[in-house]
Amino acid sequence: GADEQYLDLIRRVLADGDERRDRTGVGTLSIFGAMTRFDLSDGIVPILTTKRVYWKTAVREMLWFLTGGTNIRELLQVGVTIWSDWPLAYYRKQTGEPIAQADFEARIVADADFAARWGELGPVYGKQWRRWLGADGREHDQIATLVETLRTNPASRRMLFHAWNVAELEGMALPPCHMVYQFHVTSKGRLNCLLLQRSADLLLGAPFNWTGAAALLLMLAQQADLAPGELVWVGGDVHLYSNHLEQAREQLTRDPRPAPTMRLARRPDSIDGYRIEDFVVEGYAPHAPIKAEVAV
Ligand code: DHF
Ligand code: TMP
Repeated sequence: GADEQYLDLIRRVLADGDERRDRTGVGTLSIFGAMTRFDLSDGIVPILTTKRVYWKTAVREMLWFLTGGTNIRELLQVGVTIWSDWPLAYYRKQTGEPIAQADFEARIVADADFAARWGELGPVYGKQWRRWLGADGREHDQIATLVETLRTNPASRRMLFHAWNVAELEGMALPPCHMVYQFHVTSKGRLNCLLLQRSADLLLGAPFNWTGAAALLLMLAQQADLAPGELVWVGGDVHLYSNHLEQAREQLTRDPRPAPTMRLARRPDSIDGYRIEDFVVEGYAPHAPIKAEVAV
């Protein structure tokens, strides 16, 4: 199951991780190159049980990517605060104002002009997925193209979308971590997905990324009249931040519980029609949450 593979990864990083300074200054233990595989064909999804994962937050983030949005306002309007730290750090640096996170978030929600000025993450995932700007000025909707190809040419080896737009990296608050999603349809009509994540915060980021990718796979399979298959996750720099080690060791002491399932309650007309209410998770009885600070 997902927990076993996750705990194995934690053990590997703790045992073999290279101790290194990183961009954030926090420091990490890091390994390079890892793979996990999750079989989604029976409805089971990789939502960890050895700590509570806020799966609705992860799914809301995925739905936000699909809207093409790049402003944290749309996330805050549905109560998702996981992307606030980066615009907040920028605001504090630019203005010198030591505003509290909650006040900053409230202002983003209340004031559209303020949000346009300070809530923008730049041309991150949503922009690249839905409106990748070509040199000729044409916009490319990689998601629409993918759905179309899944329906009409499922044997294709070119079904993928990519967020690493080299020319636009500079404008991004954070360059893409979950970088490329590649798809594959088996002869029996199962949809497989391979996610290449160049950089993975094993404690905070990876559990969200697995959950989001599983939700995406379910939506795409439904839209293309396919059955869910396998989610293959490949991590490049897989790390534990030095202030997450205690939490990681705590999680290792916990026994995995039965894996939850996720299904879609409704079939929207298009990939753009999904709402959070459409995702039904059953059998999720996780261990307690594990708190940790995110490195900005
Ligand atoms: N930077 C770093 N250093 N690590 C990340 O995982 C990360 N993830 C980003 C952006 N930048 C990042 C976007 N995704 C959390 C989870 C995912 C995420 C950002 C933050 C997080 O803090 N999760 C906590 C709280 C969840 C909640 O508040 O709902 C958790 O306990 O899972
Ligand atoms: P980096 O750009 O220097 O690699 O820093 C990005 C950090 O954020 C790194 O710790 C990986 C983490 N991260 C995830 O693990 N998942 C995500 O979805 C995002 C956006 C970031």
